[in-house]
Amino acid sequence: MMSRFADAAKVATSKYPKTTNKTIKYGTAGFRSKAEELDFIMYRMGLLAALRACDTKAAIGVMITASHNPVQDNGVKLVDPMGEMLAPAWEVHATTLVNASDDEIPRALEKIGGEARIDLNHSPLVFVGRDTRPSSSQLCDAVISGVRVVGGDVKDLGVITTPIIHYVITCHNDGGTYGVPSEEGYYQKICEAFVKLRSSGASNGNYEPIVYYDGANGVGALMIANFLKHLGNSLSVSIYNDDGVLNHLCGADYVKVQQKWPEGVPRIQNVRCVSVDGDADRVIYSYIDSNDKYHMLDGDKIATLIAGYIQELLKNSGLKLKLGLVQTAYANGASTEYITRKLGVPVACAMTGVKHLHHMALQFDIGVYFEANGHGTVIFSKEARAAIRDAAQRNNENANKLSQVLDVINETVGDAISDMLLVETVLHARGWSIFDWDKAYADLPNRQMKVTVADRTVITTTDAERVCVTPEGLQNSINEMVKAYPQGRSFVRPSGTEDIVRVYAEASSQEQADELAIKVAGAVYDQAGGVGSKPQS
Ligand code: G16
Repeated sequence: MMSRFADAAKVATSKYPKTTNKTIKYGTAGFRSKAEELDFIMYRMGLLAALRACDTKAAIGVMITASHNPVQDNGVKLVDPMGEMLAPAWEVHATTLVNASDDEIPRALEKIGGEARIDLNHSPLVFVGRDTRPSSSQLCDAVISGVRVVGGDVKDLGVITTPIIHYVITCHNDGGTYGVPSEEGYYQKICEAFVKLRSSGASNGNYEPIVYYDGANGVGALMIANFLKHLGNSLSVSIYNDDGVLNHLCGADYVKVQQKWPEGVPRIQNVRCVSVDGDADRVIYSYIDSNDKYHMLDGDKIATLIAGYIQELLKNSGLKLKLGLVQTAYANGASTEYITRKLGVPVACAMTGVKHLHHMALQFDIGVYFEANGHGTVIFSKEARAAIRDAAQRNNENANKLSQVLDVINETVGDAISDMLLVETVLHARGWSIFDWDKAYADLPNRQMKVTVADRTVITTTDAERVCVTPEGLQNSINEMVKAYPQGRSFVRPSGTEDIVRVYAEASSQEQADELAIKVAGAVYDQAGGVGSKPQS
């Protein structure tokens, strides 16, 4: 492979030249930017994926997507052998490679190869997948060029959701233990378990098997149509937002941040609406009540529903497994209170980014992790999985249910569609309507804002992003502002996927949460180099 490093520089210069001198960093979910700025980054990520495949002697995944970002953006994230996000040391390598000049590429590759002590004689295999953005196909070609120039093989999965590529990579690398390594294998595994759990009948108590599905005009809309072929009549899903502008006035991020019903979905009272994001790894539920009031059930509500159900199955089965939940600073204070006090399940707080939550969830036998934005899943330790399967074989009814629930879950990463089927499973088992689910606890009113600053890296944080370290004095200002609001809480952090600073505030009324968010956003603008107009509303 080493002999090909010089070719890598030649192809870079002729076809994918570096177009910026700005320092670029592998962020919360890889590299993201305007699509027209990404060709050279994609090409280099193809090179890096091939190296990582040699390093791990396993297939590596590359997903081309900017997920919740607007359609003109795009991005790339690498998937490690067992479906994990790219290892932190390799995020550093990714940053090094992307910031090298075209001529420096061979030296950068050699350095990475040397540091990681890679066997460069291994034949690398890289799976690539992409979302529906108009720019994704061309950017995918750049990734493929990168893999091939250093002698790697490519398996192109085409237009696919992020969770499917994580699943396929895992199954490919574990020899099919987790499932059949194909898109079809994924549908079959999840749907079979879901349909089995429904064998007692589709309607139950207040539960109605009907959902409206907001596909964010993205790949999630295409994939749900494939799912439906396997679901029979177990769930009636009406698909909306399958052919418009990606993430525009719809989808999980819009619904969560704007706290609004998605455009394009009929506004019918008491129907569950399921919104997914641009690559279908996040999910948010919402509904309009009989008084025409809008309600949103986010990742916190999903996490508490799932954790409560798993806890009940564990208790009834007699299995002694440690269940825990992982959230981020964005978790609504009321959800954390409910989980710890009412459910008695331990809660840990991680930094934003599923990689951080996933890592922390590994400390439990069964770790439920969810970001408030609807990104999350459940992971089981090897021992927990074996104990559950074993008890199920011995006709323990609750362990048997848990064993089937396990197959509805995509443990490899947060998965909007698998999470939706899991939520539907729990609601069905409990005989709950969305209203029954929602009333478990009331969210504290909250508000999120974005502030544009000249350089967002001037904001640094600690304590799982709950405390701002720099610019000096900003945290004191926030503390002073928060003091004035009952149940007030606020924090700020630089986004890892957009060129902005995020502000979160919650308080005992919506007016107060709005007011607090605006004040804190103003302080960020003043003390961290705001640009453009100062946030007012
Ligand atoms: C990505 C990450 C999520 C994160 C989100 C926002 O989601 O995978 O873990 O919560 O970005 O991150 P930030 O606040 O740093 O911009 P997605 O769905 O966009 O891939």
